[in-house]
Amino acid sequence: MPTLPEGVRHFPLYLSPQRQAALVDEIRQIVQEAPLFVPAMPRTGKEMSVRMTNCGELGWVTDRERGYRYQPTHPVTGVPWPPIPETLLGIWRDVSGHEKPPQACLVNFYDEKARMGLHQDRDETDFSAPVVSVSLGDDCRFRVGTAKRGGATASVRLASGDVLVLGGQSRLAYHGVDRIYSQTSPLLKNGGRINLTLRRVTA
Ligand SMILES: O=C(O)CCC(=O)C(=O)O
Ligand SMILES: [Mn+2]
Repeated sequence: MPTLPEGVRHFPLYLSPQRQAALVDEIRQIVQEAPLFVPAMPRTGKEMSVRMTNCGELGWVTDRERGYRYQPTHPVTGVPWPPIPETLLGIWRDVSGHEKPPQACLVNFYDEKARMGLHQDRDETDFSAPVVSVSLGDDCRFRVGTAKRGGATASVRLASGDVLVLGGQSRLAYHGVDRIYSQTSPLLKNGGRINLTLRRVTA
């Protein structure tokens, strides 16, 4: 698959370095209120390599006992998630083509060894809105295929400030993060990559 599948849109350097830095400050604030937690796979309890938190009315969480789900509160503190920063709501308005605002913003933190295997985003009950994600910090190799498991895939290098949209026939496309290219961005002082994923959950 030489180019990106239909419905996948990549906006390189959507955020200027200055706006990236301002957004990182807001994410730090969110992490203070809603600490990063260690997500675990349903049933096996195997820990994922990313660290997570959320903002928005709903947050995506997973653990051995209860599996993948959205909930309005942090799984460890029980406190409601902080609101989604205005910068992210603006990006959603600009690129989503959806009339309603995002309900959930998953914050993933990748250190240089973290990965995310190929998967579909399908824990939502409404797939009419796209998934919009923002990359900050070190570059990564992002892989995306079709909505069919085992189909052809393409890879794209995502850099700090990039926005990626999975919409239309790619809303349910398999995707994942193969690797982080460490020390490719000066944005995060201790390195690593942050990905912010905006989603609608319900109709
Ligand atoms: O880190 C990324 O770019 C993708 C994250 C992702 O696919 C997810 O959290 O569902
Ligand atoms: Mn995903």
